[in-house]
Amino acid sequence: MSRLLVGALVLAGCPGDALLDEDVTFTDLGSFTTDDGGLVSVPWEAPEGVVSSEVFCGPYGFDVLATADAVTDPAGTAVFDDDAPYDGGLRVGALDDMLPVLVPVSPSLPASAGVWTLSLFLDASALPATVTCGMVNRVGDVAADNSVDIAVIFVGVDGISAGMNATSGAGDASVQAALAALGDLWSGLGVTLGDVRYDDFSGDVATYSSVDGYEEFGELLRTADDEPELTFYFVQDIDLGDGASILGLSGGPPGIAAHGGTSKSGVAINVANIVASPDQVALIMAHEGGHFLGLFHPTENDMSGEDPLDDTPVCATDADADGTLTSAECADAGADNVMWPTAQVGTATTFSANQAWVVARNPIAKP
Ligand SMILES: [Ca+2]
Ligand SMILES: [Ca+2]
Ligand SMILES: [Ca+2]
Ligand SMILES: [Ca+2]
Ligand SMILES: [Zn+2]
Repeated sequence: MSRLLVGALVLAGCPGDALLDEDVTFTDLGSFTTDDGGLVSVPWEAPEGVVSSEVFCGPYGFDVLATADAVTDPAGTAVFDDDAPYDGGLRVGALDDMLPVLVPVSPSLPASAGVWTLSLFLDASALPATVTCGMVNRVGDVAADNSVDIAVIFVGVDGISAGMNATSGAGDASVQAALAALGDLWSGLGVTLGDVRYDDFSGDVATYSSVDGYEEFGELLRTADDEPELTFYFVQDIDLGDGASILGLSGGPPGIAAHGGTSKSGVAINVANIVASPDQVALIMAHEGGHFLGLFHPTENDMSGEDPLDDTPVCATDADADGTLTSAECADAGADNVMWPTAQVGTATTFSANQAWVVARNPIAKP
């Protein structure tokens, strides 16, 4: 390491912090080894003036799930417990390979300075296990209106539209129609599209143009650059193993913001129908991008949970008692929200004020 670089890092705050921009830093927290029960305590420190803070641990492989046994805030208050994962103002998934915890995902639990603790639980067959953890902290100003920089990575989809690759993406009618419609939807979040960059996937196109299963999905996301941007991988198909195509999938949620190289560092979008239905692709980008930025479904469509936001409704009207909520059943209870689990073009068009509040604080949102 050069003297010049050491000097720059010291100016950034504390040695070991890498400066992404003037307000967003990544810190490597080192390695952590679980006990024989799969548990390890991971403290992470949010600085004075913190706007948002995200800690993440992994990789522990695609055959292992992890969650938080508990999360405590700097006052020592338990703000998440996996025994009651839909209580309170935090949400933590049970995720393969990498576990992110982002604060805030609700105005009811803002980020605060001091030492937070993630009690990480790894459901692994081989224990103890060792993971590496890191954190991203954002400080500085918060505004109601923000921009989010976008990367669009074309993964072998040049056959879908004659002009659809990184070279021609800026001129491709279907790509531009989708981005324009995404901008319209996200205007309801107070978000405008910032820089949009296009790149062709430099890896194994034959494998990743059709994303088969969570391992391929995670491996694809690991190629995301280490930038404060939202990376959308445009692919030809996504099939998680049941033979059904799905339209999009986000790392997380939430995604790991402003830190590339992890299996939660982006979003995959199925663009097979982008020429006929750019509005459908735009809705999926808005929804999956919303997950990446810290938004959850207002109500899960199997009624298993809800988001942590007071101003999005819970739908409890399973009219036909089949155990699944549809947009029609919840027409007045969340189906108009872009984060509705089965969001439909023309119906799911809105975001709530609290959703905008959360996104405005994400590490990659720029005031
Ligand atoms: Ca617990
Ligand atoms: Ca594949
Ligand atoms: Ca709600
Ligand atoms: Ca139903
Ligand atoms: Zn969703």
